[in-house]
Amino acid sequence: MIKKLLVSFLFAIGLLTTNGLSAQTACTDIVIPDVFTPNGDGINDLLVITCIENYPDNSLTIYNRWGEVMYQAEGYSNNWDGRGEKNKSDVPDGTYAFIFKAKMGGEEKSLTGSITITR
Ligand SMILES: [Ca+2]
Repeated sequence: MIKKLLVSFLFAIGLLTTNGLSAQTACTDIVIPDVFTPNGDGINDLLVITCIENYPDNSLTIYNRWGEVMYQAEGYSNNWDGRGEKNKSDVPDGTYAFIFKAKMGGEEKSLTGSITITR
């Protein structure tokens, strides 16, 4: 009886471990939102890139329409709140271009697109 319980217990641990691992490794697809709202209301206030925790070796650069760098980060960790690089004040509402680079599967890949800030 005790042995049977022990086996069940170990089996349960095994399931937990397997589930934990699969939950961690399942997140591989980088998804960069096309809009966020850094107005301090606690909803969608930061530029959150899905699965970025699995790609710590990354860089993110945000440009305005004139090609000026508005924000730049090495090892971006989902903490951009829409404030500019230079004077740390809010960048104007509008659409910005981004270049996101990350090592994926041993090679560096770039993702580009646009992000709209609306407050
Ligand atoms: Ca918001």
